Amino acid sequence: MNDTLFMKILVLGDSTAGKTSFLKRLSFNTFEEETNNTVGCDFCMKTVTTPENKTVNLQLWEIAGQDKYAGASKLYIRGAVGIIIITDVTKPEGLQTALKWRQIMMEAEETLESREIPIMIIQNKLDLVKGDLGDTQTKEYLEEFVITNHFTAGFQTSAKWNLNIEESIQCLIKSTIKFLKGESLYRSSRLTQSVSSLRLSRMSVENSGRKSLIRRYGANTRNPADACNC
Ligand SMILES: Nc1nc2c(ncn2[C@@H]2O[C@H](COP(=O)(O)OP(=O)(O)O)[C@@H](O)[C@H]2O)c(=O)[nH]1
Ligand SMILES: [Mg+2]
Repeated sequence: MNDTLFMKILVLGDSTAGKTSFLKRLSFNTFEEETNNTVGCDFCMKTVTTPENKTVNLQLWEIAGQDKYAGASKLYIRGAVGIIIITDVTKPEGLQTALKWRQIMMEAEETLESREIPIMIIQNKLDLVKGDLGDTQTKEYLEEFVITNHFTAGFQTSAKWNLNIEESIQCLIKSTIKFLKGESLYRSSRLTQSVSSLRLSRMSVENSGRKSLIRRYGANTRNPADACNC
């Protein structure tokens, strides 16, 4: 039987981290080098089918990243069942912004329930990471950061190269389904080998850039996608 679920998801993060690009890639499979600043908030819908054949209607709300809109983001948390925080992997302080955005959500008095909702970190613009990886740019660092700071999952993505966009959403959906069932979301220990290597090997490689990313992160090695605890 094909159940249909409805999920309201907030997409947060500093300006230019790639929130709009992430959503456009997810919803329309497009990417633009030049984007307009999001004013206030933006909204899109996406229907996703899970491997278990559940249909999920996602309602994705992007909250503009400028500080002046941070207060407004608290208004949108009502009814949300998942949060994606998008950070820029090229910025050393990128992951710290995830803590800031989570804190903003936690401070929303009327939304204490949000403490338990799945919060996933995205480190976007992976295509721009060239040469030696900085300390905060490795998948191991992200995984450690996710565990230490009790996020639900972490993914390194490229909206430009369509890398890990669908995978991250599928992970969030799984976490959200667990959340809605009242199951625990957090890991107490490191994950063992997971299925993301299969996901990677199934990906159709569209250009040499993506090929080199897959070579770099390896079809047989763990990817930050493994931070998904589903
Ligand atoms: N190279 C690269 N650029 C990206 C990526 N995602 C977004 N951008 C660029 O970063 C800029 C800001 O993106 P945008 O989606 O508007 O960021 P937002 O402010 O968080 O919504 C734009 O010029 C995008 O083309 C990515 O994965 N790779
Ligand atoms: Mg935007």
